[in-house]
Amino acid sequence: MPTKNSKLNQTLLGTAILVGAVGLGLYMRHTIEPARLNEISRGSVTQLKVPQGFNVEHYADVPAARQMSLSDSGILFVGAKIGDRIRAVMPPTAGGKPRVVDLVGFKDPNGVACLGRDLYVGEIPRIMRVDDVQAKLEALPAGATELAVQPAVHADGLPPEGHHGWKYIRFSPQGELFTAQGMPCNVCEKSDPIYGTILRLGKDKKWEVYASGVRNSVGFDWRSPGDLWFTDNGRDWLGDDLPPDELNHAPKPGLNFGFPYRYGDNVPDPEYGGKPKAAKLAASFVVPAQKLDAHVASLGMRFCKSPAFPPEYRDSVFIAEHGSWNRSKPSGYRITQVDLSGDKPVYKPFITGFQNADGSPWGRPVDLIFGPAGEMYISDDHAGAIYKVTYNGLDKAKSTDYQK
Ligand SMILES: [Ca+2]
Repeated sequence: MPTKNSKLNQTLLGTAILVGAVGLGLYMRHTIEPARLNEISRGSVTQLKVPQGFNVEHYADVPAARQMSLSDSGILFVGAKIGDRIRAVMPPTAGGKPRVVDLVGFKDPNGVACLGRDLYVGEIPRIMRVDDVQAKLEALPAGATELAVQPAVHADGLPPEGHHGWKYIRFSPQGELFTAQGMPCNVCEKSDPIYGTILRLGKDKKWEVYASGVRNSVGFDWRSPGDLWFTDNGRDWLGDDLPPDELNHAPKPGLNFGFPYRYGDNVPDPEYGGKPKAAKLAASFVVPAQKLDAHVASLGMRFCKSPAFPPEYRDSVFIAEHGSWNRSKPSGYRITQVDLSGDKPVYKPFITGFQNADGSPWGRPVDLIFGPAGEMYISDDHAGAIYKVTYNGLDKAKSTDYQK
């Protein structure tokens, strides 16, 4: 006869098996072998919907592809959120596919930025530098797919937290190094002013707060020298449709964009809107230039610098929306356009189709960048791929205005 306890044990065991099986099922659903992922991204690129006249193609297999930067010689450097390496995608010879070289010697190198022949890499607490990476790549034997590097520490002193700590880095048109330091939480206050900011590296290698009240920016660009714009990801757990993500405009240093006290058009946060600091600062908070859809996870953004795109795209920002994780109906998973040519900005989809029929993503865009012939590259950390977007039939004038 089973005792009461052994019955309880059986029930617990049964529950554990059931939970384990469901967990394994979910794990199986979301875990796909990397080689298979590349097959998926090559095949699924045909599902992407682009406006008439545009073409999108699979360009390169790059595992966990995050921020991108282009060197003057056309090498596309691609960061990775985790691991010890970034990738250098070498420009293809006529008709061929690009060669991908792993640059090994980093830790969680999400951010990349080229300056001259040097490469800068954003790890969580610091910025690394590889001097004359160009020469090191040129010296590689033909067919080599890996290059070990010993990067120097260019700047450190950034917080150690992984939560919203992955770095996006850019050089401004004036050559100053910028990064963003996210808040290490969903929503919280921090007494250390380095959190929740866009940062600029001073000449003394000390970080200066350029913009504050920013929850987590993973993308920024300059419309013209000194005129900074950036995306910011809104907090979680205020429902499907709140708060909006934000495209913000910082035409000068020292502005506060409201987090955690206000979101969107200065709406008080239900938890932090009544804090003493909120009342003190409220009058100075800057509202977004454009509210983006809630939970889309707006990451990389660029002004359109492409002479090859039609004129109606020229005064626009393109934004990579990585896609929601906590919304009953998925949102994002697309490239959007914010057209700034009229009296008011217009926010609309540019490339969609990263989702399967059931809404689950096969791909998740992270960053976008324009190449020297005006082509757009998109990185995807879910499918492990770079896509190339071109506009057919327009002038093939070489761009002299694309940004690293
Ligand atoms: Ca804000």
